[in-house]
Amino acid sequence: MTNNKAVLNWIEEMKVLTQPDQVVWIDGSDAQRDALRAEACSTGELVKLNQDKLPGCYLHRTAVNDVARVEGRTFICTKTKEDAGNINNWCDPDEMKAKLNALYEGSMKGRTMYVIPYSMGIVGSDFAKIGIELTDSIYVVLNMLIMTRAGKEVIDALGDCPEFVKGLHARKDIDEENRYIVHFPEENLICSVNSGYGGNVLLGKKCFALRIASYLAHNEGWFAEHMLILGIEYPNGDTKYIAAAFPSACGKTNLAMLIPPELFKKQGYKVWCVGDDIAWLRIGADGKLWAVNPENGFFGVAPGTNVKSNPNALATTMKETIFTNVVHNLDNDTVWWEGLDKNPPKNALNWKGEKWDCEDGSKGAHPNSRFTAMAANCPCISKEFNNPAGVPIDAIVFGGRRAKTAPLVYQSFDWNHGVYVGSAMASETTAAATGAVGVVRRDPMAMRPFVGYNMGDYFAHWLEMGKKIPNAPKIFNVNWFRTNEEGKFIWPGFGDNMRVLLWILDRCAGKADAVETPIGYVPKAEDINIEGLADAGITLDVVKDLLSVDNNLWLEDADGVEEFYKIVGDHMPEELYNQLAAFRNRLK
Ligand code: GTP
Ligand code: SPV
Ligand code: MN
Repeated sequence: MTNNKAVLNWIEEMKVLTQPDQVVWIDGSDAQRDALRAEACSTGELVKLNQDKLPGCYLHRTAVNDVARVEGRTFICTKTKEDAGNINNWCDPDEMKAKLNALYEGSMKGRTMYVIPYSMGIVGSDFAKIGIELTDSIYVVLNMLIMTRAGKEVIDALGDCPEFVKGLHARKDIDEENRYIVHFPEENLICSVNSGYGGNVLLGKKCFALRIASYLAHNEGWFAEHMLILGIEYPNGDTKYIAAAFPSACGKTNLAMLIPPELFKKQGYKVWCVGDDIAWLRIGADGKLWAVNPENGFFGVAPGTNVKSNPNALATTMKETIFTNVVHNLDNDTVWWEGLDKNPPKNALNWKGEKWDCEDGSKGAHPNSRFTAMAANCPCISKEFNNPAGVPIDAIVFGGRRAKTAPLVYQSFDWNHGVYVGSAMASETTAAATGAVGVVRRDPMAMRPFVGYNMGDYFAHWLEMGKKIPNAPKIFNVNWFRTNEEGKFIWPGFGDNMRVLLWILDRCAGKADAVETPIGYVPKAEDINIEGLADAGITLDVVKDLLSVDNNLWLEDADGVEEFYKIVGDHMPEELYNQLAAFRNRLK
């Protein structure tokens, strides 16, 4: 498929190392994809679903020990430990390579090595970057064909250029003890072994588009962020764009595809999805920050997705979708998950492939079960999705799961304070990564697991960029997850989050008032439109409560921020310590 020497030499080297029976280039054709689907069905790797109800849809089950990203086994291998920083796992590159090579050696014997040329971003555009993933998993190939622009056009676009991101993935034995997700940012290289799940193996996603890309962005003066991108179209036809960073499984896909509440819909408001997980942002000629979504599909959380919460996501998954670790309804070969509807199938297999009794109290789908669906199939995909220039961002929104401290929304005083707000983010952990769920941990900019270099330098980069963006977006923080005494979410969330986004955009346009508090600008309760929310229990007093700021809770939180900064260590910018001190003073 190519004469590119750098590509051919590397593949030859990896072939010698892993010893596959054959090498197959992925060309991006329907014929090849169909043949791979058929082969995966014949081995049980995929289950073909009801093609009348779910055309082109398949089900996959991972190994039981392989259901989420593994942060403890994810490494950034720069020459010095200092360059990776204290938040990342680090190992000397040579030492790590010796370990990996021993694992890779002969790992593809009896298997096929697939060569996937893929582009993150629109093929050939200024924003785009090319990667090649070598994998022995058809599941990975089929997912990459949805999640990225992949195939012959990409290798043609690369031409003779030796610059591309190398990715080697071997399933090996799916052995947890020898599972490694390793990045060599100085060499544009990613190595993954002993996993077959999502972010561990779809190397274009978190590994490339965040960890490697954030490293490149730091060197080149742009941003690679864990952010959704959405456009709100006003009744007059104007569209304003927002980029929002929430940690894994904290609502990016849902917000990106939100359906406006009836009252706004009637007035002619529309919401368009540009991206649901990753944004690459650069300074445009007009001095604004412009964002593209480098992906081509959605790897979305299944549980909780339903006709009410996210009808657009549900519609997107009705064709050409791969479902991972959901319930298989044996009566009609469809799928189910917790929160889809109130009718769990009676004759069904759970995510492990065992006969499942929906009444025995066990979960049918894994909490981190996912759908892989094409952006092109999303009813609300933005017409700018394929625009190589991206979209201009008016507001950056940070957020997370906070049962108490954080109010529904607030605005930072200025860029540097906004960077502080992002750096001080914390969220209750979810099933998207292995480990305990529901524990508050610091997750700055929702990037804790994804910064491919020293976190202190990452903060410095944010501060530095602020000086270079003449028309910088305003920075906000939201929290849809405040709970009442019974532990129930107070705010209805989902489509109703639009009410908060409209206040945010009004602030950007200088149209809304605010109350100055120690944490930043908080809305006047009456400025959040709650028309039609009485049934959901939302009154003006409830909004006041959702917007309340408890100085004591924030003082406690500041201690957590300081503790985290200390762990980040020497590279922490002084400016953020100054911000922290000023914050404490305002609270006292
Ligand atoms: P990743 O793909 O892991 O990066 O996750 P994400 O940030 O895209 O999260 P997603 O939108 O998939 O939401 C994760 C979970 O949060 C789902 O179970 C949703 O139903 C739930 N969720 C999303 N938005 C809201 C909200 O506004 N309120 C409440 N209560 N739950 C929400
Ligand atoms: C996340 O965990 O933030 C995800 C899923 O979007 S994964 O691709 O597994 O990283
Ligand atoms: Mn994510």
